[in-house]
Amino acid sequence: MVGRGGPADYMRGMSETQTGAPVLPILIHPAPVLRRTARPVTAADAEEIRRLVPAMFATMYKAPGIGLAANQVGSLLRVIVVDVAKDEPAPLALINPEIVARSDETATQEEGCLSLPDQYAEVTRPARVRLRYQDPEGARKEIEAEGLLSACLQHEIDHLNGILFVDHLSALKRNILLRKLAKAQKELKARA
Ligand code: K1U
Ligand code: ZN
Repeated sequence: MVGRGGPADYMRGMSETQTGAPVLPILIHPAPVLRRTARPVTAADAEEIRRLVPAMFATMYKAPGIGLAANQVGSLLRVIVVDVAKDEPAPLALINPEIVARSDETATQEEGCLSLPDQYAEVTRPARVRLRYQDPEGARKEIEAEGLLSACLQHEIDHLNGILFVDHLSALKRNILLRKLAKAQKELKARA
C-alpha cells in the first residue's frame, strides 16, 4: 500500500519559484544534528509540519535523492519523505514512522546518503518491513515495503535515531569511507 497524492505530487522537476517551497541546505557528516534522536511530532507542531514537508520534498527532488529525514535539514522532528519511483512521482511523507514488523529474511542493497555525498556501500537489512505512521494531515496509516522502498524507509528511520548507513558496515569499511568523505570535503572547501 503506497500512498499517492498530497502536496508534493507536482514537485519533481519544478524549481523553488514554481513550487513556493524552499530548497533547504543539506547537512553533511559530521554535523552533530545527524547524530541526534528526533522527537515525536505532536498536534502543536502542525504549523511547522505544513512548512517543513513541502520544503523537504523540494530539497529531496533537487538533490536529487529518493529519501530525506528531517535531521538532514536541521529539524529534530520525526518526519521523513521518500519517493523511489522511476517514472511518475510517488511521494510519501511519513510523520512519526515506526517499524512494527521486520522479515527474518535479509536483503542487500547499495546505499548512498545525501549527508555523505558520493559515498556508497552495500548494506544488509531486513528484506521487508511494516510501518505505522501518520500522514501530514494526521491520519493514521500503515505501509508494507520491500526492495528499494524498504531499504530507503529503514535508512530514513535510522536518520531519525541518529544512525547513518555507515554504522551498518564493519569498522574498517566505515573508516575508509569516512576518511574518503573528509578528504573530499576538505578539497571542496579549499577550492571554494
Ligand atoms: O537519506 C538520504 O540521505 C537519501 C538517500 C536515500 C537512500 C538511497 C539509497 C538506499 C537507501 C536510501 C539518497 O537518496 S542517496 C541518492 C540516491 O540514492 C539517488 C539519487 C538519484 C537517483 C537515484 C538514487
Ligand atoms: Zn541518508
